[in-house]
Amino acid sequence: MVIDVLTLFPGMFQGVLSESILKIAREKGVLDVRLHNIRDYTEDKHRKVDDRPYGGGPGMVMSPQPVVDAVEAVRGDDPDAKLILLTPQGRVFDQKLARELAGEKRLILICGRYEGFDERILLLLKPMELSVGDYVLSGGEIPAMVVVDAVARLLPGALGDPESAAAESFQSGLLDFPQYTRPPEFRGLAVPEVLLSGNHAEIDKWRAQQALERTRQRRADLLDEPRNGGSHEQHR
Ligand code: 4GX
Repeated sequence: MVIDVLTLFPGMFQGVLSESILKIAREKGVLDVRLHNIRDYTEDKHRKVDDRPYGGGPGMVMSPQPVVDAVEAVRGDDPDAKLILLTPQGRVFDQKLARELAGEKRLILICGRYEGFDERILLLLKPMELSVGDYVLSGGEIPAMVVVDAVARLLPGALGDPESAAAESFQSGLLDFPQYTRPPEFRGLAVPEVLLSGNHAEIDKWRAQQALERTRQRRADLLDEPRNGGSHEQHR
């Protein structure tokens, strides 16, 4: 998958792209992230990319020319590129949307700064608007990294073990069950007996119960969702 990122701060992405799973996915050629500086597309003689809001008020607004020209230059005539703008006004990102986006050939992520974009950017480009949650960040870069990370790990070949993505929390629609590793006792706390039993049917049953009970207690909202077709029936 190709992901183009349009930003005023391409340097913010270097760290996350050069470590761990994103690094490996890029090395394998499963993921190709291309960073573009919106400032490189401004026609302003002082390289400005923002201006004061019409009607007054605090802060600055991103000017339409640099953003629209950047998108058009990057997209070229590729009809398959899915345009996404990171904004608190957007559809809230979740695992279902991550799976949808993982099915695309190419994403173009547009990161805003300041108080937001000139509305004509939205009217002309008609991007999908996506929010990573109901809180205010100082720019769209960290949300874009969230999208890149969640999508990349779903691409075939990105993870060492293809089962790890499928087995995980939210893929099932439930929170994770508790995990333990060695030693069998640490600071007086023992690993639950069933996990040491070697009885895999009992282990699966225990894990399913734990996941369901945790979800009931901490995120009951996830249980009312019809989600991905799966049910939360316990296997007997
Ligand atoms: N999930 N922000 C974007 C500037 C902005 C405002 C409006 C375009 C339109 C956020 C979030 C988020 C803060 C990123 C404002 N750009 N983005 N930025 N939460 O808080 O996605």
